[in-house]
Amino acid sequence: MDMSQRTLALLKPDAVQRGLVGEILARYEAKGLAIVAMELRTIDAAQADAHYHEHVERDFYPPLRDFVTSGPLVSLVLEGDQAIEVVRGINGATDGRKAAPGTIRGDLSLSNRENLVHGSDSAESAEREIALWFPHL
Ligand code: IDP
Ligand code: MG
Repeated sequence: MDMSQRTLALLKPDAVQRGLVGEILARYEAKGLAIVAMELRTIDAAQADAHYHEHVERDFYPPLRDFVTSGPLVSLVLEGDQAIEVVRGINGATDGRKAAPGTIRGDLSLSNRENLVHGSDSAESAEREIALWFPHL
């Protein structure tokens, strides 16, 4: 059985603005994940709403939308054995203040919102998000 899996990752606008794109990509690459697609773009509110459709009614969503549309971000598809869970592990817990040292958020973020990265949380999310961000794949 082929265990290779694809997941959608975002290096959010704080990662680009802080100059951490290389540092973060290096961690994914060093782990052995392959970059299948990658793009730098500034998204509009409609793309933010589509990506975060499960969160659009939450109290934290309006400032999250402002943040993710505030400047360029990097979207990418990563591939490897159990890539969905592996990327979530490398990213760390949502709140950068509580994320474990050794993770991207634990080492580099002090914020619950500006936490540098996104990773799909399930096979269903990965399929939906890859189709949303990279419809040609
Ligand atoms: P995840 O990115 O670890 O999967 P989610 O719960 O799916 O976390 O939330 C999506 C994004 O919304 C987070 O990465 C973070 O940027 C933001 N967020 C989540 N919870 C809060 C909060 O309580 N306050 C502010 N922003 C939040
Ligand atoms: Mg999530």
